[in-house]
Amino acid sequence: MELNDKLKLAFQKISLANKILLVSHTAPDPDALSSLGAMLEVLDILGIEKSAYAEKKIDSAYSFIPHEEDISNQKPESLEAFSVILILDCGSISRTGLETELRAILEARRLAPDRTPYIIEFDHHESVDKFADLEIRISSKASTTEIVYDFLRANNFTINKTIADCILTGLISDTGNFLHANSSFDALAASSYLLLKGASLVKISSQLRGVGSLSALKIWGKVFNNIKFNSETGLISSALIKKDLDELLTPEERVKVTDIFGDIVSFMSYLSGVEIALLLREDDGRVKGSLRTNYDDVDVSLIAQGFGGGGHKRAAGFSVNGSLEETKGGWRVIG
Ligand SMILES: [Mn+2]
Repeated sequence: MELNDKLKLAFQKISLANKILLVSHTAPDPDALSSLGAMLEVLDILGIEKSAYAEKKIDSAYSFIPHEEDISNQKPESLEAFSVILILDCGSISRTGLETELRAILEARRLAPDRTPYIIEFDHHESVDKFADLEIRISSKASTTEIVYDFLRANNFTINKTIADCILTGLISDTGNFLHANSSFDALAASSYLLLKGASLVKISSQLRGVGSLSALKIWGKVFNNIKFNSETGLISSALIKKDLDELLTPEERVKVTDIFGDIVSFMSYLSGVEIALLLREDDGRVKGSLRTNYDDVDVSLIAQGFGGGGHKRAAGFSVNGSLEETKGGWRVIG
């Protein structure tokens, strides 16, 4: 099916639904929350009953995002009550926080193919697993909110200021203030249209910067202090072990800084001579890795997939069981 037909079919399914569940990824970042915010506003306008869920969302961490207060971190009681489930920015089924419940629906579907809920997915991550009835995955898009933008434009839906602010928030955040290589012509054209519709570029970008904290700065410092750079392979790496994190952050601060690691590893990738940047950190018996490259001929999502993760060509991540041990040239995962 052509993309435009998919965008129209999605609109048809959504506008005919009795009740919709919107889902974004665990520990949601600004793109995830603002995709939910934009769609909550759209459903308000359409007068459709809805709930929004994001596992491990920290209430009011991004309270400037419209409809942030309408997003719950409590699992919905039953998915059967919804006629449509729209999954935004999740990357894979495991990041929905509802994998067991969704798999149960898919299993029941094998016996009764028309059974609802109908599952729609909007995402800009590379494909990991196919599970949606209607998958709208465009990995060239800078943010999931940019897909929400295409969805609304394709269906001639009027974009109001609230929707424009949400979409622009995802774009600014996922392009690192339009500095990353995903700042495409389309992303900038969408942004300029959103400004016409009243979105507040300066305000959003300062609000996104304003979520920084002293504890986050200490983490940046520790990561830089631990950097190892191999100029022959072009690999820059750094790591944070549990002890570093325990010393620098209270448990409360710790949940709040989960989304700074992407910014730190992006910054590491800008050093001259770097082909691949890797940041490892210990988290609750696991080792999480974030990868970045600015090279067209390197695909870090393939490296992440080797460790059971995924992502984009230029930005990817993984999570494995174990802990970190420092070696001469870098780190290794043990245990
Ligand atoms: Mn995103």
